[in-house]
Amino acid sequence: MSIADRVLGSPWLHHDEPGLTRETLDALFANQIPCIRIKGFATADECRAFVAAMDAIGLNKEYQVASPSVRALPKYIGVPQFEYRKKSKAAYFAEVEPSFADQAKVFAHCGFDPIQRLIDRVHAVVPERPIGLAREPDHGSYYAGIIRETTGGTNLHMDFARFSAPDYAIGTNSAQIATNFYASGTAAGGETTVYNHHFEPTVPAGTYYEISPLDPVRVAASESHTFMPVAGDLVMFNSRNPHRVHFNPNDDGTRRMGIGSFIGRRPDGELVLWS
Ligand SMILES: O=C(O)CCC(=O)C(=O)O
Ligand SMILES: [Fe+2]
Repeated sequence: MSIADRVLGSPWLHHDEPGLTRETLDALFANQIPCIRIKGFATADECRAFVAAMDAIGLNKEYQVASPSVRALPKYIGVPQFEYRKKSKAAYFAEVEPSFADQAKVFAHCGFDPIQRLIDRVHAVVPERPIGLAREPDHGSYYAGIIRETTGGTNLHMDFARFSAPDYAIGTNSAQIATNFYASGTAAGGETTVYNHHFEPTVPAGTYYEISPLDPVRVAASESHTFMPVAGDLVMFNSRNPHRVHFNPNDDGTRRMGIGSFIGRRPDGELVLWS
């Protein structure tokens, strides 16, 4: 950590996990609350069907972010923009269409589309704000909705495109939240910890800043909130805050399965999805 990094923000107003309303969404983008929980986003039958569809279609890729806190690399279907941060824009956008084709197989198999449901739920509380897939001039739509198993945990990282994708359209978003629908959880572990620690890296604006992994020393004194990935729920948090998923310490065969997407807020208030 550089001493000169400027930490922004103030303590969260509370540690409740409110539902999704216009007020809680604004508070989350403004980092005034740690998370929003949409309870019962999907039924128990839909959760079972989603996990069965993940197994039937097969998670064909693996994140390349190893660290001591990661027991097994997360496996997924889809294309995370972050995994292309050191490659060309053309390489990323070439993967968007085939990845949506893989995703469509899972949604067809389980009979519902959690990303469309998420868009509908957000639209219902802020109907005046346009919402849709993020778009890049000359390249088209981004991909949204990584279908993944995260039983092995993640390292401490943050997700904020202004730092990790400064030369992309999403790099001009003013705020970013992560959304995760959990179709199954683990018997132990599996919780997510979010640290209230927005900061401005001391790099010139427009320079790439490594968002993963972050040194845990950075958040050692920060306020934190830990939430459980309850099957059927969708949880949102401000992903500019450093966060990590704890791995299941037991080999009990239970798995943490679901789908995640970011929602960015454009300077004009429009909401854009990508992963
Ligand atoms: O699965 C989770 O709870 C969080 C995963 C994550 O790092 C993210 O969605 O940005
Ligand atoms: Fe993340």
